Amino acid sequence: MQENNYKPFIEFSPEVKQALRDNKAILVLESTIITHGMPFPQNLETAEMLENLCRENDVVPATIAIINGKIQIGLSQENLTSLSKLTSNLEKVSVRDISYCLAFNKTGGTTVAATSYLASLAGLEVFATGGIGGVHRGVEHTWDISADLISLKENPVIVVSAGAKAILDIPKTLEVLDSYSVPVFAYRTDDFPAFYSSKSGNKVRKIDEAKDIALMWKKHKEINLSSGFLVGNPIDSQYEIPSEDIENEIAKALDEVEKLKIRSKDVTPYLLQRLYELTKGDSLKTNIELVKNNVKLACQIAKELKRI
Ligand code: PSU
Ligand code: MN
Repeated sequence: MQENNYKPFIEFSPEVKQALRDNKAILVLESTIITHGMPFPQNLETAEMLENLCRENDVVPATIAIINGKIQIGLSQENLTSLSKLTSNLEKVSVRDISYCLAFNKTGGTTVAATSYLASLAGLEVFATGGIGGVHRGVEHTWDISADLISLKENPVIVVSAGAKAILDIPKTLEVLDSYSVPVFAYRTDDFPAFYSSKSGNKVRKIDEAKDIALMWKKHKEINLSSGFLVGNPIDSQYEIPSEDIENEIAKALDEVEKLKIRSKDVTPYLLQRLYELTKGDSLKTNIELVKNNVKLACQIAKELKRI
C-alpha cells in the first residue's frame, strides 16, 4: 500500500522513503514544538533526542515541516537546525496556512492539525506530540477552539499526547471531541491527563496495552470510520507539576493574554513561553519528559499496527 501513497509534491527523507519501501513502522512527529513551543537550544536537542528514541525502538521518525514551500516528511539535520533557530520568518503552520506556505516558499513548523493532515495525505497513521490544542478558557468571549480538534475529526491518524494543557478548558475540549465522535482513550488510567499533570479529573476510556489501540484502529477502519484517535498518556508522577502548583502561573499568563490582546495563533506560543519563564524552566523540563514518554508509547502502537 505504501508505494501508491507516493505524491510528487511531498519530499520524503531518504530514511522515510526506505522505511516505506520496507514496510517498516514509522512515527510522525510535529514541528511547531520546535519553532514555537520551546526555546533554543532545547528545541533542537529535544527534536534530535525524540528522533533517536524512535530509532532505538526500531521505528523510523518522520518529523513533518514545510521547508521553502515544500512538504517535507522526515527532516535532514540541516532542516532541523534551520527550524530551531527561532528567526522571525518561521511560520506556525496550521491547516489554513499550508497553501500560503507552499505558494510563497515559506518555512515553518506544522501544528498537530497540519501535521495530521499531511501525515494522512502521505498514508502515515501514528503520530506523537506533547499536548494537543483545544478549547481555550474563556471561549465564550474569544471563540478560541484549536483546529487540532477538527483535524482529529477529519484525519485518520492516531495521536498520542499527554492530554490537553491545563491552559485550556479540558471538560469543554472533551465535549467537542465527543460531538465529533473522536475516540478518546487514556493509557493505564481512566483519568484524561492534563499535560504537565497526570490527572485532569475527567473520565475517559482506559486502555492498558498498545496492542489494544492497534486492534481498535483496525476495526475503526474496517467500518469506514474516518476520524483519528486521541490517546492521552499521563506523565510519570516523578516529573509532573501538580495542577495546584502551576494554577497561579497559568492564571497570570492568561491574564496577560487578555490585557495584551494576544489573539489567534499567537495565544498558545505566548502561554507556553510565559509558563517557561514563570516556572523558571520547570515547565520545559516536564514538557520534554512527557513528549519522550509519548514517543515511547506511540512507537509501540506503530509496531503493533505492523504486526496485526
Ligand atoms: N503543546 C506543546 N507545545 C506546542 C504545542 C502544543 O507543548 O508547541 C503546539 C502544537 O503544535 C499544537 C499547537 O498543535 O501548539 C496548537 O496551537 P493552537 O492552540 O493555536 O491551535
Ligand atoms: Mn487558537
